[in-house]
Amino acid sequence: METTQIKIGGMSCQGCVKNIQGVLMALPGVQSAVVSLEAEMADVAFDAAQLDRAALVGAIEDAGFDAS
Ligand code: 9UX
Repeated sequence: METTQIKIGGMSCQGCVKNIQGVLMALPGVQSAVVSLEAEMADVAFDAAQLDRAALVGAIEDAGFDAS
């Protein structure tokens, strides 16, 4: 299992946090996703055999947020 931090822009409330956590957790291979509104960060644990960090970033962007 790999862990990564992703900087997220554009979140304005805890609903956004829940939405992004839901988007990430729905991806096959994501074990855990913890998103902080205050820190504008996501901590994600994932199986590198099933997806890569770019897929996580892309999913967050597809949900309408900035991610890097
Ligand atoms: Mo909050 Mo975010 O009212 O996608 S849910 S702005």
